[in-house]
This record gives sequence, structure tokens and C-alpha cells, in this order.
Amino acid sequence: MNNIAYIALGSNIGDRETYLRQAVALLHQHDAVTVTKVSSIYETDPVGYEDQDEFLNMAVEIKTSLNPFELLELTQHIENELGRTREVRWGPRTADLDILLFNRENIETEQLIVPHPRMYERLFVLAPLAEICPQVEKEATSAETDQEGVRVWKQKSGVDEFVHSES
Ligand code: A4P
Ligand code: MG
Repeated sequence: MNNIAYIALGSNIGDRETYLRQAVALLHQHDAVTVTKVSSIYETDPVGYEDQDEFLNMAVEIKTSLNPFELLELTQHIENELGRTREVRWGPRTADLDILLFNRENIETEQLIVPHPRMYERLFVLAPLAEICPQVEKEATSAETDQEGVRVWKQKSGVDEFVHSES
């Protein structure tokens, strides 16, 4: 498991916390993935398409032997497992998993762009990511991001609390 990747998770439908926990557990259950760090959970005002409920957002660090495209396949599979349908771009979702960083690779294909193209302008991504990714910490605090609309909802606890929960 030589690769280190960071994934952003978001949910704004139904039992949002359970969706996040199930998504983390499903990642960890994969033989080629170990979840190594989890951030706090944040409650955040919707960005982009604003006529929808507040999100819970968090970020995780994983170690994996998957390549970036295999990881994208896995994250999309997990979104589908958790009942995601795609009606409105940027619209409501049970579980959204975006690949933020994959080692220090730059990938630009139709399917996959890494680093995630919108991450540096989004505090709902940067705030949780900065907790677990030293590389991003400075940029997050100096970025010209709107500090409003993002609040800690549940403090960071530890990976065990997530991966041992039922899924
Ligand atoms: N894709 C390209 N790069 C990536 C990547 N690094 N990670 C492609 C994941 N997917 C990537 O995504 C559309 C396509 O992006 C995929 O088919 C994949 O091949 P999607 O998940 O199907 O659609 P989406 O999530 O609606 O679009 P997108 O562009 O990912 O939306 P965003 O930018 O993630 O925005 N407000 C708050 N407060 N919190 C949120 O979590 N999320 C969004 C979604 C909007 N507003 C929000 C939040
Ligand atoms: Mg997405």
C-alpha cells in the first residue's frame, strides 16, 4: 500500500452522519485500502447550488495499492451503494466522495482531475483536510476563503471509531 490519498466526503440528505460513517467503513473494508486518518465532521452551508440543505463534510487519509482510476471506481461504487442518484449538478446527495490528492500526482483526464480542481476555493474541503494533511495546513489558513458557513459539528475522534462502526 504505497500510495497516500486524501478523500473529501459530503452528505446532505437523510441521516448524514450515518452515510459518512458507512462510506468510511466501506473504504476501509476494501482489501487494498486502509483508512489512516479521519478529520472532524463539519456542518457547512451549501455552495454552488444553494437551495438545498446543509452538508456534513469531512476528509480522510488512506493508504492504498490501487491506482487513481481504480480508486475513482471504488469511490463511485461506494456512492452508488449508499443510494446516490445524480439529478442536479452540485445538488443534494446522500454521499459524495471526491479524490482530493493522490501522492503528489497531477492527473488531467476527462474522468479524473487531481488535485481536485475546486478544492482550494472551498473551505468545506480545506478545513477538514488541513486537520489531517500537513501539506495543506498553511495554504488553508492563508487562502482567501470565506470563513463563514463552516462549523465543527463533531470533533475529530480517531479512525477506530469509524471503522469499527457497523456498516
Ligand atoms: N471527477 C473528476 N475529477 C474527480 C475527482 N478528483 N474526484 C469526475 C472525483 N470525481 C472526479 O462527479 C462528476 C464527475 O467528476 C465524475 O464522473 C468523475 O469522473 P459527480 O460526483 O458525479 O458529480 P458532482 O459531485 O455533482 O459534481 P462535482 O463536480 O464533483 O461536484 P462538487 O464540485 O464536488 O460539488 N456544498 C457544501 N457545503 N458541501 C459539499 O460537499 N458539494 C458540492 C458538490 C456542491 N456544494 C457543496 C458540496
Ligand atoms: Mg463529486
